[in-house]
Amino acid sequence: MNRTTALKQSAANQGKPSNFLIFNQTNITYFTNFSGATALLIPEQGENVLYVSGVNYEQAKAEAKSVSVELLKRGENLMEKIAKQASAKKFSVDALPVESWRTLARAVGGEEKLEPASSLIRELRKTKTQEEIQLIREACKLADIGMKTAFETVQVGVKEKEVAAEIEYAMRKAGSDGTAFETIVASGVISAFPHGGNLEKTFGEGDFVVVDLGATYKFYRSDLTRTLMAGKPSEKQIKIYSTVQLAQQKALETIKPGVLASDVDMAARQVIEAAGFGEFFVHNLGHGVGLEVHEAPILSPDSKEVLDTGNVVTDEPGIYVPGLGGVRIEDTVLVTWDGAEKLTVAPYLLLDKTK
Ligand SMILES: [Mn+2]
Repeated sequence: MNRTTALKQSAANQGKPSNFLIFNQTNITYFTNFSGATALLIPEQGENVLYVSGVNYEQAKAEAKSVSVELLKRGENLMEKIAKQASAKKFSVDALPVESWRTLARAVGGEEKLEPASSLIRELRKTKTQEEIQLIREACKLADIGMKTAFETVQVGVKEKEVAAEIEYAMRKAGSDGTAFETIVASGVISAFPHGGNLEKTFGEGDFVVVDLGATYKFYRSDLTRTLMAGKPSEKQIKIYSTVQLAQQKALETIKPGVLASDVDMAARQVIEAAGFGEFFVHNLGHGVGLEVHEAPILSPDSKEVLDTGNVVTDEPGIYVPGLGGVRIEDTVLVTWDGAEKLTVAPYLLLDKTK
């Protein structure tokens, strides 16, 4: 079943309109394999219509799949154009700024004709097809290449920014379409900030170095974190590292279809709490990965989601001790029919590095 058919079916199942107006860029890419359009109309019957302004019009005609491409002329009102072409009684709409929502409502003849429906697409995107999984696999291979570069370049005296540059160069050279997000290289006390780093700072003796990176391949992304060591780790650092590694492993062992996302989070959180570091695990265990680096499902203590075959999620516990430093270990993981498969396979090398 193709994606738009699946979308209409899930709309019908939930009593929502089967005519869709899609505005979110990533959702448009999901249905058309094209990035750079303004809107996508998926009517209950008939051909899908992609609205594209002049700058991307020719490219859309060449690249967008299973749609007719409509030029948005300069000065033309998108919402009025859509309203003129789409005669549906009601529309499911994924996402719009409030002002645009009002403009659309006026154009189609009233707000009661519009139904928010972003959750339908969110749910659809959660379960990856074989084709999508293949692209994520490629993105994960590229991430592993980036991490190999990190292992080769991190040492006392080197700058955070230098390592980030080497990582991104290696991934791009190996075929990445770009980073999946801003590469994080955070060392020493800065590594205690989960999203810190990328400074002029050089690695000092005894610094943890958190390296969080991802590649993009044909729109699909990967997410991988390792914590490296500049110099020799202390007893306490070894304890923190081993705790995070065990927590990550325990969560991985929990992942399978039918399990509550909150239980996977719990498996990791219990290990960290038992070791006395509970207050320092300051984020969720993980998130879905696909066209976006953060998407459904969310693996958190209060998540209500249930994992299913074809979900791709991260498993990334961390311990962040202010004034000392942080450790995070993350893999991108595929939920298989009977368990989990790690798609990123970089080694866990904190201790080996000192030998
Ligand atoms: Mn992540």
